[in-house]
Amino acid sequence: MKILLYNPDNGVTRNFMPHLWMFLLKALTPPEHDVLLIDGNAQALDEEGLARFVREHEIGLVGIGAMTRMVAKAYRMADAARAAGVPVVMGGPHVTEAPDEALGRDGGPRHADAVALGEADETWPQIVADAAQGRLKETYAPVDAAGKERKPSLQPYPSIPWESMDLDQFNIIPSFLAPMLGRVGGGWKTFRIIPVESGRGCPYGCEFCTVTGFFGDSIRFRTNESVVDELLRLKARAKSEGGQVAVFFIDDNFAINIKRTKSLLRDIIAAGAQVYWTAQISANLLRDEELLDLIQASGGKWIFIGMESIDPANLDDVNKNFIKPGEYGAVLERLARRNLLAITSFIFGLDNDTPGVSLRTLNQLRQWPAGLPVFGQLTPFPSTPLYARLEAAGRLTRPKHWLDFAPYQMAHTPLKMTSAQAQAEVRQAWTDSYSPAAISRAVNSLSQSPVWLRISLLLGRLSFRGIYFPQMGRWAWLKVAAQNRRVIIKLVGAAIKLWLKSWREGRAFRRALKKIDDSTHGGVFMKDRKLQIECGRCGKTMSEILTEVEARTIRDGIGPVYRHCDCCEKTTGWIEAAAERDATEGAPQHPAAARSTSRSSYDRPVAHGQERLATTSERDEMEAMLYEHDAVQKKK
Ligand code: B12
Ligand code: SF4
Repeated sequence: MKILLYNPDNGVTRNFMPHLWMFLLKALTPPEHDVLLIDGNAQALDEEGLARFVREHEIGLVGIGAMTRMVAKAYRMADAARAAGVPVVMGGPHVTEAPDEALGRDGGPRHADAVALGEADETWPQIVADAAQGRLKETYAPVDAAGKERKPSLQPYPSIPWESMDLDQFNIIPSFLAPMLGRVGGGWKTFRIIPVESGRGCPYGCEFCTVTGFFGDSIRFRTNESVVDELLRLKARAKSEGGQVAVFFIDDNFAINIKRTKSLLRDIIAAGAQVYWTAQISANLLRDEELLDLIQASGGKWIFIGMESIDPANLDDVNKNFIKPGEYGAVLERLARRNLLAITSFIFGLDNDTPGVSLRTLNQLRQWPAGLPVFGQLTPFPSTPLYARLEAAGRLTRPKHWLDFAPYQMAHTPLKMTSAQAQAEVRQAWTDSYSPAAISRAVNSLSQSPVWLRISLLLGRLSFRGIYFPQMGRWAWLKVAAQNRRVIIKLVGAAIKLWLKSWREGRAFRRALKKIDDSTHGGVFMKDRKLQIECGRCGKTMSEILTEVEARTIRDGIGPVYRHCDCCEKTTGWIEAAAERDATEGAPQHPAAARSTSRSSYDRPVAHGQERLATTSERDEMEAMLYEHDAVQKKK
């Protein structure tokens, strides 16, 4: 059977990242079925287009997942698929919270043949089997034989074959820039943000949030190995394409168990599985300096912090008083010291908010290191304690706001201002934070920071602007670029200067290397060659074709090369085998070789195929060795 999994567009922004559920369910589908994926945010589709697609591809089952804000579109698409004669199953947070709506049991029209409640990891294979036999049930709930809700343990966790998936639609690099960017740094032909979960669940139970109700308050984690393996595969794919990858750890609170997070980050570092990553972490968990060091060392770049309000009374009201506005500044300083950018999220329209809340918040934000602020209005999602409270108090002005979705429109009246005022506060905050002057001010405030951080902040600000101000087409982007041309030109200039400097340094470095080669080995390493190497950990030997740089690296004792060792069952550092060393005995020895043959120093586990460029400090170290070597040669 052919299955189409479809996620509707949100109608406001283009998607920068695939939705995990589709890829996860595809990985969990029994192999005899063929699964096609369409993310409406990346590949626009209307009702007619969907009906045509299911007919042309002879789809036997359509699966649709949606958040509340996209559910109206999801229903329209489901109606179109059903009208084309294909059964529809719907899942995700909204239908879990309001299943009767999708099934037409609340007096409204029916949109789905079946709904998958809650986490569908274990029910999905059954749904597919039932659909294949034409006997779909109305409701699938993850329960055990006694009818008790069962949450997937995430151990084992399915291996999502990211390396072979078609991810073309999620490449953020525009095609006209790809050839040029392919030559920059380690290659930027492609840049994708991939969702990876390392755990599920959050015990905090904030009043407006659906997570504690949906995923539960017991937290489950994948094994470190399974997460590290996924990162290594993603990294290998990006490398093979001459591109880059960033990972969004979509856990609701990535550091909810700090000990576990630290151990995961240590394992990522040990395996050389660092990629750029972002995650959501609540402010109370960002006090731990060691955690922050590990975040930085493991590739962390952007941390999303749900700050919600600078007013403690508001946090009390929504059961989120475990975070303290008084310590936001310190948290952000700690992140800034490590070049980590914070995405700070605020909610307006809380019960203690009064007109002027956006200005007060913006004034506070200006005291803190620049980051990426985002603003929204308090939204009562179905089945949340907030929804129940407002409903009981008769304060819901649009109880089924999702059926008539309008971006940034309130669905209830706050206590100390009107809905219109709350909406105006949200608009003011976005306008003030994302004007060309504000963007330029933010980027310039990082003038003492590395250029890449300033570029990251600029690109972040330009993209995040689109969350509120529609900028979906190429023209809209050109307009934004033109408005922000001053800061863009300034940064491009700084980046070119830096690139020229590192290119000149690289040329000098290559010359120095060549000089050593010529004097030490008569230039024999100018081409790829086969060498006997031995595992620095267990001593196993093998014959391996090394690149010029690798051969130089181990011959000159600058460092090991990294390969998988079958004996050690992991990637280890390999050095020149004793037999090879004996064969070249008599050749002038690099002074660094003697001190760098200590086995333990070769045991730096970097994954197979994950060889990387030297870091600045490693390069400095190598350069020091080379100059030392030059000096010895000159004396001779
Ligand atoms: C990643 C994420 C995002 C990304 C979305 C992009 C993306 N490509 O993923 C970003 C950061 C952009 C985002 C933004 C927002 N998000 Co968000 N987001 C999440 C987050 C953290 C993870 C989603 C995820 O991948 N989960 C892991 C997967 C495996 O779980 P899942 O999607 O629920 O899927 C499982 C089941 O639901 C089921 N399932 C899902 N779909 C389907 C379909 C079928 C057919 C079947 C059978 C089963 C099934 O099977 C899956 C496996 O068990 C969730 C919280 C969470 N932990 O889920 C919030 C969450 C989904 N977001 C939420 C909200 C409110 C928002 C925003 C509206 C916030 C705001 N105020 O701006 C925006 C709106 C975005 C937009 N413009 O459309 C709410 C949604 C609540 C609701 N009832 O709709 C959530 C639940 C968080 C919360 N605090 O309550 N979000
Ligand atoms: S900490 Fe975040 S995920 Fe957890 S309940 Fe609060 S808002 Fe939801």
